[in-house]
Amino acid sequence: MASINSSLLRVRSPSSPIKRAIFFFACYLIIFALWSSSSFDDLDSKAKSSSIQKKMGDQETPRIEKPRQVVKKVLARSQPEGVGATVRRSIGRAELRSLDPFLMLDEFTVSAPAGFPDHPHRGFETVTYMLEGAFTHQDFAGHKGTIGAGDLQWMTAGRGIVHSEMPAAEGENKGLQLWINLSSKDKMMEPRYQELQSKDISRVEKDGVDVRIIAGESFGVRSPVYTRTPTMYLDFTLQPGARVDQPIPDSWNAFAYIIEGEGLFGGPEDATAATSHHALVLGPGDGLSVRNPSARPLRFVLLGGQPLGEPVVQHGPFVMNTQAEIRRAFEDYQYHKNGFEKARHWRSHP
Ligand code: FJE
Ligand code: FE
Repeated sequence: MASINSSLLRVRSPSSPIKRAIFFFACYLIIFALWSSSSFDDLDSKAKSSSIQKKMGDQETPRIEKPRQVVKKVLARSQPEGVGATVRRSIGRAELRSLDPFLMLDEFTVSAPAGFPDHPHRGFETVTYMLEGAFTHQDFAGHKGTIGAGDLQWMTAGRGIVHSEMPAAEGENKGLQLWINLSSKDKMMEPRYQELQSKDISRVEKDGVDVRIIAGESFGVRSPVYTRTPTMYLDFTLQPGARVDQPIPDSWNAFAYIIEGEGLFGGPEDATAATSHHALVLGPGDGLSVRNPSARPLRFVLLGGQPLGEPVVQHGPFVMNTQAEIRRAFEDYQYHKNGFEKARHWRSHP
């Protein structure tokens, strides 16, 4: 027994010079393999703790087999909204009523004293992403906070929220507000917030492409945001000459909204040229190709979501499945019940 053990444990050095060379080469390979796997683990864990991740290999270069094409292009013109505020509405305007599960996308520009004073929500989520300046939010449950450029507030209104959203910085305060529908089983859930500061939003930089991962996944990096309705929300900046291929699940609806610059969307043949403030609805396929042929950076957000396939009955800030549920929402709000109890005595502070 003892002799079997010792022969297993003892490493005998080979006798001939050729065998010895092969032996040392094999040892080198084993040591290199062990070292490289542990250092990649290390890289991964370091990358997870910081917000910027630079991918060096192209082991994660995505492949698109059925590229999506632009099937509709809509300019979001400025319109008044809230109290003295201005929005460029893309999803939610007459030509683009909704794109299941998305109900609205507003690019807002607000200078004090304008804003969105005390108002209710039920049945969906609002996602506010700041581009410039800052916004302060106060709700009837005592939740309060200010988000600045690059910060995100993901609010699941569920059964009911009453809140105010007002500018917090001098001059123009700009951002995007997206409304995502909730499935019937989630419409009456307890409200919840997910707030992410700019520094906590994962970022990947690769070959002139910079992507901030607000929801979903890009270049193998996942956002920590929990999306009740499966959603992808990516903020891309492409330097002149850069291109990106971003996979999007086949069964999802998707669109891009251009914040700044100009780009070519879809293709490779038959790409659509588009500039700022345009929404591009994407047709079927497994991903989107985008190129920046211009001399300036191109910034756009890419949104994708799993369609709910449910009836949508919307009345302003209440989004339900039936007319009866909308009537109940008005009644609950008016009589302060079923989630709107705290609306009775609450007013936002100036
Ligand atoms: C509103 C219901 C609302 N676009 N963009 C009815 F919820 C709103 C509203 C907003 C809004 C808020 C921000 Cl911070 C950004 C927005 C609509 O609050 F204006 C009306 N009329
Ligand atoms: Fe609101």
